Amino acid sequence: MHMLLKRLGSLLVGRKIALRLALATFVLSGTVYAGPDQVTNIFKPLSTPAESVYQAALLTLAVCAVIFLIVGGLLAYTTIRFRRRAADDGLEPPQIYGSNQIELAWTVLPVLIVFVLILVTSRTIADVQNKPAAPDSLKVTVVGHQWWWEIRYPELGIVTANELHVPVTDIAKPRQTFLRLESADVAHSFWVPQLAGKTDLIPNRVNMMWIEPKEVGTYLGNCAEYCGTEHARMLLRVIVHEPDDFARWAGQQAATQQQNGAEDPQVKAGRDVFFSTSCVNCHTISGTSARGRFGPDLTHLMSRDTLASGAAPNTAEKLRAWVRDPQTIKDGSLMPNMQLTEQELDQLVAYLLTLK
Ligand code: HEC
Ligand SMILES: [Cu+2]
Repeated sequence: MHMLLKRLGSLLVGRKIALRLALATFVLSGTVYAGPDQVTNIFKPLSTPAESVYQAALLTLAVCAVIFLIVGGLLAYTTIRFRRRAADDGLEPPQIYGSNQIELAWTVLPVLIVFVLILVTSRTIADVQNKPAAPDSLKVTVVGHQWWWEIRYPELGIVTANELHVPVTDIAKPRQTFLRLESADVAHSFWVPQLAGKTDLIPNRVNMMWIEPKEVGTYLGNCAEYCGTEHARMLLRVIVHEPDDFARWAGQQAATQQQNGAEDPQVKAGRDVFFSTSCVNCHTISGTSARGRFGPDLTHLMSRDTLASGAAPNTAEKLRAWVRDPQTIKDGSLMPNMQLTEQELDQLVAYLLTLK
């Protein structure tokens, strides 16, 4: 009796842990949240390709759940029904070999199920992949770098990094964004779960994907293909605007191919620091002699919410810490510590803050 109680007790504790785990998974999976701006979630698609993937996934999950219930149920039934009893004679039960009907059934049924899943999956893949780009769709080139995203709008003359701005779609007037994916070094993968499935960015190859976000807001994503030390800090934001807001954003970014702070005498000292160190070899500030392409374009640095691909919020304080020693924020980052003095740092940051 005592043993039984003890066993029952440990079983209950086990249940409690299982329950907590289940609850945590539920919360983490974001099921309780809705809309963008939240935890990334494949079960809350807000864009056409993500919806197709979601529906195919639901079907697969449902089929697997039914199989699991049947197999698990039969297993539980036989374990209990034929468990060892006190009156057992201890002899082997009768052994039965071969039944054409049963063997045929458990071969043909799974084949049929797999076949249905293959058909549904390939239709979904084809639907997403073969979609032609409408003439008015937005075209963006995304280049994966260790460990940040270069984002170019060739038709709008905009270059930015890590934060992709796109317009929201409209049922009356659908508007997609087509992404041309390239890599500057190793393989990366573009993944914003609420917008679309993963697509790899592969060196010497161009991959295409598209998104059609249906709600305004910020969607979170990340690199989904291990690409080196800082892969985990290669985050991605997609900011979806109302069409007017998008046009305004694009106008601002494109029109100000300006020399931000170029004339401002107050930041001359910082500008001199920037242009006399090798910052210019790795970074571009449009309209100036800084034309490096190894690091992110800094023309509109302060228009971004985050620094270094989501590694830190873009505040004056973090910006200073970043330039002082990038490794303190993103250990292993390919931007070196430039060994500037505290005074040079103050001046430089004052200049960088004018790049709006
Ligand atoms: C050897 C090339 C190199 C040099 C030199 C360099 N950087 Fe960088 N910089 C990078 C790379 C690469 C990144 C992206 C790091 C990441 O996100 O992992 C970066 C990121 C940045 C960022 C963050 C940009 C963003 O949008 O997140 C700022 C700001 C910056 N650098 C400023 C500077 C300044 C100022 C200097 C000169 C004092 C400088 N860099 C020198 C390569 C360089
Ligand atoms: Cu990666």
